[in-house]
Amino acid sequence: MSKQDNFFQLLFQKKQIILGELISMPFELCFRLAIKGMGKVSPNPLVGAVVLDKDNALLGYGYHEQYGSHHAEVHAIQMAKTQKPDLSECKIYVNLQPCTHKGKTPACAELIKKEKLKEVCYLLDDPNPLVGDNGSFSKANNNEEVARYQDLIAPFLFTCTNKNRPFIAVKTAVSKDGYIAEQGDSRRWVTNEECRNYGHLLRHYYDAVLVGRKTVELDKPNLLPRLNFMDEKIPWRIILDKDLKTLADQKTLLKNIRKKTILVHSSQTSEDFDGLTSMYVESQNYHLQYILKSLRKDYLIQSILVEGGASTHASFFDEGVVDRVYKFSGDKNMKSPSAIAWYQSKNPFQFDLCKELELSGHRLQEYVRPDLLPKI
Ligand code: AOF
Ligand code: ZN
Repeated sequence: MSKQDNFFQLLFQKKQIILGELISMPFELCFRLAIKGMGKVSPNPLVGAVVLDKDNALLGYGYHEQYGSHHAEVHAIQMAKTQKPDLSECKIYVNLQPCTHKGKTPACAELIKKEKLKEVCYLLDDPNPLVGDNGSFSKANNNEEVARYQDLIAPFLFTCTNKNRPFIAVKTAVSKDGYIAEQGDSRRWVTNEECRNYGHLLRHYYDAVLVGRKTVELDKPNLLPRLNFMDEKIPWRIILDKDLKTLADQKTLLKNIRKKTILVHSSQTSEDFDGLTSMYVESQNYHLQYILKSLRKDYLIQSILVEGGASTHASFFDEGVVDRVYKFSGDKNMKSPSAIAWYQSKNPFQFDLCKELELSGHRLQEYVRPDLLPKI
């Protein structure tokens, strides 16, 4: 099994059971297909589609594979037509209401009409206001329980819409007793390779990876996913650097994919950013709510993985803008007078544990904010 398949399986472990109870087989298949687009279609939702003939034999299937390219229905219909040119007796199942508008691609509703498919079943309404109602498509299930699974297809969209900021996930790697590193020794590995690989996979999943300026200085991270599947998609890299202290040699390190690195600062400098993207924020607006809102508005960033360090994490917790926490723990204690506790916020840690994984003797605990549904 490839690393990618393994990752999807991990992500699906819990969902599979829940979905199995709630939805029918064609939709289960749609979700399984849809999830293959993960990390590649954002800010679009994950969509899968299947075409069945009148005896429920599978004629075609497909998913939205790449932002800006064909929608799921197009792939499924194209494949079905190679088997059966006349689809007028066939049904199409999609996990999302087929679009009725022309965006980067033509409206799927038009294609469905043109091919005269007999029945169209979808599971969830599209939250995109451009997508109009098409009375002839049947919504498969009005069950409120199912609606909660909207986050499966657009994991960040609903948080974005409701909170007017990107979805924020904090990632941290701690010792068994919850410390990150000794002072001045931030590069010490506390978790094993499997945890670190998982962390790299997460970089594919989010639109952007964010760190504080100090982490850049101490760790000199390149902040790119190191596992080379999905290499079409490279996350934005965001550095919070209020006083613009990131040094020239560190900038060089971050420059290899230059246009996708944003330095957020409030320094009125005439400095040459040399290909890095400068995001100037007036001093009085330099707070997370404002910055996050701007990142969403100006760069269409829908989700951010905040990698540290501890004081950057603390500022996110202090402002109450954290939706999810990935806490990787090693198997050794670290407590010493100079160790830094990973959680430094003035607010109590109030998140629900929603997933726990064993990774070769080390551990991943995933938490979500209590009001986030579904807890997957
Ligand atoms: C579908 N099937 O597979 C997807 C849909 O710019 P476009 O043309 O790619 O349109 C993007 C919008 O289309 C997106 O915001 C969402 O509302 C819908 N996505 N719809 O029927 C698909 N990915
Ligand atoms: Zn469409």
